[in-house]
Amino acid sequence: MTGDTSTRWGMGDLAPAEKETGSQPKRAVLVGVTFGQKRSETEASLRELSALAKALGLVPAATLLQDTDNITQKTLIGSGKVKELLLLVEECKADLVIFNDPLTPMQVRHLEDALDTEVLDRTGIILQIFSERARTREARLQVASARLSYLLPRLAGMRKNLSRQGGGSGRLSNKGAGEEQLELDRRHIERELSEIRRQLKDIDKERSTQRAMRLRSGLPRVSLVGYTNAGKSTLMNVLLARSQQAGRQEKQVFEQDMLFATLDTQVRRIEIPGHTPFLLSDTVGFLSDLPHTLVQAFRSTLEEAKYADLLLAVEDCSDPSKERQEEVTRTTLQEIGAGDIPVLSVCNKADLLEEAPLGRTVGDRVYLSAKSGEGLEALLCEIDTILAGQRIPRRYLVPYSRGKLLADLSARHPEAVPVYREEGAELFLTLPRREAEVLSLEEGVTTLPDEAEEPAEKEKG
Ligand SMILES: Nc1nc2c(ncn2[C@@H]2O[C@H](COP(=O)(O)OP(=O)(O)OP(=O)(O)O)[C@@H](O)[C@H]2O)c(=O)[nH]1
Ligand SMILES: [Mg+2]
Repeated sequence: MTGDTSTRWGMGDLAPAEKETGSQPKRAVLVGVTFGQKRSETEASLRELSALAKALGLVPAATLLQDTDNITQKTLIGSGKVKELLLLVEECKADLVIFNDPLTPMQVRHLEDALDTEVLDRTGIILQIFSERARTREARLQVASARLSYLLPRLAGMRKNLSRQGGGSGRLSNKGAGEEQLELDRRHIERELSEIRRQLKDIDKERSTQRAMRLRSGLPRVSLVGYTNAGKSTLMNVLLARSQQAGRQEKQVFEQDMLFATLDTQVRRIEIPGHTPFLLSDTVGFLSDLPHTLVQAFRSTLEEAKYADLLLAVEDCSDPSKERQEEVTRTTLQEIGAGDIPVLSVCNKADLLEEAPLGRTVGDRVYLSAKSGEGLEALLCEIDTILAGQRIPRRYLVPYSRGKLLADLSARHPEAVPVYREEGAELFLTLPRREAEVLSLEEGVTTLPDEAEEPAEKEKG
């Protein structure tokens, strides 16, 4: 149902020719405009666009940068630059041109006419990467939703494009037919979108149920967040490997030197001797100027971080753009409502820096190498300290009618010996903040007045 909307609605299929036919990969010219930004910032953004193009198997053949604040309505860049671009396209034998800034359908049309080649923008490229990478049903639905939301406001431009390509006689009647078709297209897309959203809502319900179950496990939750390709999944795998040495068997996650290798959320239990056990989640990475439609569509995946007790903000400290990436991480966390959760900064890939304090904590930053595992001990100690500070000692009264809850609590906390009273069992528990909050809200459970000490020995049953 949601499969091939790209081709049907003219978003172009960028899958490199190489994959299907064994022919040469497509060559692309990249275009950036400063528009009030510092030149170095636009250059960094263009480097990222180049990585995005490579992620699709395209070959970035040349880059054109215009230093101006003026937007030309028709073609975004001025007519002189368009001519320069045409020469570059011919010189590089480019198959397509990718703009770093968003283009309107009208601008795409004018540029394609002038350059006689396919023209795309950054959003189009990112959507294409996401649709190639999406594996699970949820990720596929989220991508389909993002693509359709991206197309909806652009339909009118696309229709014009199609009728223009088809040649036009009898303008008036054509206009009527065109508008009718446009309305049909719009309704069709809206119907598909609402069906996709309904399915996503169901998946979200399942996710909430799983989340509630994880909460019941009583383990603190730690989430890996940060820029794409920073090494989040590699860090998860190395922690899993340590955990496995200690006898726990959990599946490794996918790690790869590519942007957006991870598009789903994976949660694993990390239990390393001598350290606090916790649940670790790995999720989709951040990127500057991530298209709004994509952020909306992936909201529930991104929001997973909102339920963590601690965020590990992973950054590639060997990347020259790391400050910009840190800023993107900070603002994205705020946008998804995770701005208040404690954050521990993880400076990863410290092995690539000559003088990095590998394995040490400087301020609130731990320097490590997820690849070699150096510095993991320092990270685990920091996590222990932060999580320990978040545990709340409290006394609870659990009524006998909640027998299952009582049995669960006793099984998970054998150290807490219940005191059996007339109204129920009294338990003294030191729990992670969130679990303490959830337990206080359980039906029938009462939090007893603050006596932050274990009950006297004689009171124990
Ligand atoms: N040199 C070095 N490379 C690393 C380190 N950690 C990860 N990498 C490499 O960085 C690349 C990206 O790693 P991932 O773990 O897939 O990155 P990610 O943050 O999960 O990326 P996305 O899922 O795409 O958001 C891989 O090629 C890793 O081998 C490290 O400490 N040092
Ligand atoms: Mg990953």
